[in-house]
Amino acid sequence: MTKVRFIHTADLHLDTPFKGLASWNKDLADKLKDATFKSFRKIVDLCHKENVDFLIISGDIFESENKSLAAQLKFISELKRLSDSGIHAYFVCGNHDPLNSWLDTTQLPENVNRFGSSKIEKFTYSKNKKPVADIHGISFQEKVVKDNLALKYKLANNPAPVSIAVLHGTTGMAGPHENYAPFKVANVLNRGFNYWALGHIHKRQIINESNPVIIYPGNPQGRDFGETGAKGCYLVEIDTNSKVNLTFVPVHIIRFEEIEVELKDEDKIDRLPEKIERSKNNIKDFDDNASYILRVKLTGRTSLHAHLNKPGEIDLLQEHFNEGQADQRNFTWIDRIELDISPVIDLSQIEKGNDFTAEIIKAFYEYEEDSNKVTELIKDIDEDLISYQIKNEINELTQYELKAVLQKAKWKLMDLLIREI
Ligand SMILES: [Mn+2]
Repeated sequence: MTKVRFIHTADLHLDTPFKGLASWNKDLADKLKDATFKSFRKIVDLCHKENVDFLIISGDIFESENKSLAAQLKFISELKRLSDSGIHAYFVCGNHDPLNSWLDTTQLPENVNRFGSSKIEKFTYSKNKKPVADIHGISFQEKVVKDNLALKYKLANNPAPVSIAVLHGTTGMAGPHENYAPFKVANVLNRGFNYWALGHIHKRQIINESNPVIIYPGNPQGRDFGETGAKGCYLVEIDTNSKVNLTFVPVHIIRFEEIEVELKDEDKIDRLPEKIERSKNNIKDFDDNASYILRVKLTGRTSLHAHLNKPGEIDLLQEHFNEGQADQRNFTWIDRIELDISPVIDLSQIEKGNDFTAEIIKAFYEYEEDSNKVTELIKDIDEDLISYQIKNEINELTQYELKAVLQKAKWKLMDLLIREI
């Protein structure tokens, strides 16, 4: 029998302005902003469909302290939709929307509980007047919290059958996130809670599978190319033996994905759209009900090498692919096309000759084998040829990146030299 059933989400980041895309475009930014709200609406729909007892949101509901009134109204109207059906909601505030940034005038619907920031608070969820679950949590008062909040969580004296801890904080690698409210997994293992509902890290992670379950559900809508893959929330069921069943439910509207498309010698340009489409369909957990923002890397040996490398060519191709996409319900938007291709040229044959091209190849080989030589070469580049800024940037490239630049230069030069013949 099920004791309790709830949805766990975090990091909604409602009202994110989305300005960081390479191919920034207002229509697209508006669609992404709308997607943060739509994915939350899907979570609320899911609460109804699954007839859960409550919803937990582990902080960062809004992207910024300066959340718009409209965004707050949208959030509250979704919570009201839950409350009206008797579904409760519990949330903490995180570093993006600390408690001091919430308006005093925000009136939360009945059955909605926001945790305070002065101490760990507890709300008890009851069914038929019997306590079912104690939900403990604490909000960030201000943006920066460096304390180990996890150490402050304690079971109630006379606990309900299920105890849940809601915490916005960092365990493990913080990645691109600030190391706020940091704690070690060992800090929470023996505190008697059944479930640690974490937020803050946007990558979905099951930190501990049982006794207790510790989870970052990740954000329900990706926001950049650091947040690829299916995004969603967890449906959690805890049965009478305290066994926890977890189901991940995707709710993303728009996905960010990076794909590779390998071109072959015989491929003509008309194959490219089909190849991109196929590669998109092969994405892990592909969902044809979602929109996609793609970074496409073209690889392989292709006779299109010279054409694709013509200045401006890639931008025009990208524009062509994106034409009309913003009007589609499910769109595919290409944010960037990266080239990692080589021409169909047999270097070993050319190298055998004793002409200028053969000499050039041999010179490239020498540089490819000796990274010190490349560094020397760059040092010696005449500053009249390239700007000081570019020279500085080149100086910061890693050995690996330098090698890639050298490769690209080699193929471009070969293309030019051989076409001249
Ligand atoms: Mn966050």
